[in-house]
Amino acid sequence: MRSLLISDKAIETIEPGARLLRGFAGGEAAELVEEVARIATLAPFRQMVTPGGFRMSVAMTNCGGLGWITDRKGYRYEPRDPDSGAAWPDMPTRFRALADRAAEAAGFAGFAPDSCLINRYVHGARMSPHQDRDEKDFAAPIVSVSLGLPATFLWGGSKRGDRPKRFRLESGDVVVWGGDARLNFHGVDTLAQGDGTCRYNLTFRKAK
Ligand code: MD3
Ligand code: FE
Repeated sequence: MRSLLISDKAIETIEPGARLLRGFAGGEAAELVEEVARIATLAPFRQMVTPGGFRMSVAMTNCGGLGWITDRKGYRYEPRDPDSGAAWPDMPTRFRALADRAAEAAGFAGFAPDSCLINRYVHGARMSPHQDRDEKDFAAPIVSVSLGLPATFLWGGSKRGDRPKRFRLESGDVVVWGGDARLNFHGVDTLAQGDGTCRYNLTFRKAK
């Protein structure tokens, strides 16, 4: 019932398979950021290196059974933090509940994420256009939650050369990407200085 109400009121369709739920997490943004800080005491943010040898401007950590990493050997999911050798911190109940509610509201009931990548953007950081294709099952959607400073999201097509659409993501906005949109190119424009220190993005994935 609640999800129907939300879908009537606030769900925007970016294109088939990509749905923007503006403010969906707005009421719990502070608690989510507290959880991020707690996770970072166990698995600190770090700027990873791409297979090509470039250090990313975005700092990352993970929670859940699997975490996304990159190093000179490639992009992949690993059950342990390579910096400490320890398992990634558990996915907080609040994170999992939010991801499940958002996926269901967007038409993907039964989403079972086993991984949450946490991206941290300070001003000057960006993510160049890419596809997310390190997951086993592209039938599962990806749920992304924006917290903190706003950012301009770049939404491309199925080919790298497609000119991206730009739209603003603000704290509390949730996007669910699935179906035909699952393999679209996407990125984040250089973060501008703003009223706060950083932007976090939680991306929930079914990696296995
Ligand atoms: C569209 N992160 O971590 S989340 C990433 O804001 C990533 O930090 C961005 O792209 C960020 O890989 C964007 C939104 C997102 C995530 C996965 C997608 C959009 C997607 C997969 C397919 C299509
Ligand atoms: Fe991505």
